[in-house]
Amino acid sequence: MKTQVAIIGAGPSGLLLGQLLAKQGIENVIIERVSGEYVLGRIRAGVLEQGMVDLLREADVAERMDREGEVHTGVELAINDKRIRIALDELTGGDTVMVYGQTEVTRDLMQARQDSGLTTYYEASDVELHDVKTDSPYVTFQYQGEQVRLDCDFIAGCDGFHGVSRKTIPDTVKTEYERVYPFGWLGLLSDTKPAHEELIYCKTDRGFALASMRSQTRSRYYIQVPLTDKVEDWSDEAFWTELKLRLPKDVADKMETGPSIEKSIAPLRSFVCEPMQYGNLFLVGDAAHIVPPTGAKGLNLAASDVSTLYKVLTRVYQDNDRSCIDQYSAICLRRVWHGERFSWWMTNMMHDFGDVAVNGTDNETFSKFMTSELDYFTSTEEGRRVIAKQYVGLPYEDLKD
Ligand code: RFL
Ligand code: PHB
Repeated sequence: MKTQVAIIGAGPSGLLLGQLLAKQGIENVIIERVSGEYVLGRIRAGVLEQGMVDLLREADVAERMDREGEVHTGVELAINDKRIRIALDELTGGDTVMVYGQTEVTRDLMQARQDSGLTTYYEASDVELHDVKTDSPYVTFQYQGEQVRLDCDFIAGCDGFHGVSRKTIPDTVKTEYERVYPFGWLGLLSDTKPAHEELIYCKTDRGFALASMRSQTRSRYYIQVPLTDKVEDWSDEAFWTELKLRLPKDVADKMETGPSIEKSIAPLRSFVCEPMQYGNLFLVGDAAHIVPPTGAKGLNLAASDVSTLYKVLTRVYQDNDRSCIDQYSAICLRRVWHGERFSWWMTNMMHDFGDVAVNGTDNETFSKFMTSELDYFTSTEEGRRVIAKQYVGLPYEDLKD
């Protein structure tokens, strides 16, 4: 079997790239390890930057998002009971974010792929990448008991943090940068009215909490928990009790609670692999980088990688110009590091690091620095603008001529 671009992974990166390439007449095949239902069962991102919204429109998959998604013109930070609104639109000259879940983005992309009759192999195992440094790379995998070989021009590694693509790049060629945080986020999804009409990121003496949402009738909440906690340790009741202690009192007093639809713990990590391209293999999204979710950047960085790779491959096929391939990694990494820095900074300012020393500073001193940092950036307009500009997302960079 032969195609132009083999895409590993049918998460949002792989599906969006496939859709955009197909629109330009570039053939692609997606190979995914798990089933479509399993992919849709993962509850993840909720906030889309304007750049990603525009890209979904360009890919012709934005109809439902434009109908059902909610444009947010502001977001709140709370320090115990003190609430500070970051007026995203006013501080950035009109930019906003869209609240529309990753599950829904993925569902729309899956539907579009199915409608266009493009090939996706779900539940493929033993995926291996071969000869990625040559002009004839190929992918092998097991599908329904048969060994399949897919020859291609390029491979897009969209297979997330635990995928095979990054591992294909030899250790002598790549450098990995990593920071693992000493806590996780316990998330709960419920069919209840959101506690507030905008997101509230809460720094409290009991640890971090986030009040988010998926719609007017579906809420998503997170609380910071020790890495040693297990989901089974947290009954719904225990979750709601702890959450209420961390939300500003006026919000907690009138919030609606109900049974959970989903509950899971996500570890927090900052991670970048450099470079993001090796021969004819490109890493995209979580395969190349991870951010802690405090900045709402993970999915959005994946979308900006997709945008860059789409432009590169379009130029390769339409203008027969391969020279732009070398631009991919540098263009992506510049924006990735900005997103990494913002997510790391927000995480440091908003969480309680317990008694773990940070950057060689004992926790009490670190905590004082971060409290002052948060106070400075929330109590001045220039500070709030710095947060707003990064929260709505930095501009996408174009290829050079
Ligand atoms: P994914 O979504 O992990 O998809 C990768 C796909 O590859 C498949 N795969 C393989 N396929 C074939 N062969 C193999 N060997 C394979 N190994 C893996 C997997 O099954 C999977 O289907 O990566 P992708 O597409 O790059 O998308 C990235 C996003 O999922 C991620 O960055 C965001 O969810 C991060 N994130 C958030 N991002 C935001 O922009 N805004 C947010 O508000 C936000 N909130 C979050 C988040 C992530 C969270 N968790 C659980 C990590 C909140 C949470 C709690
Ligand atoms: C979410 O709704 O899942 C969400 C929103 C904002 C974040 C992280 C997660 O920063």
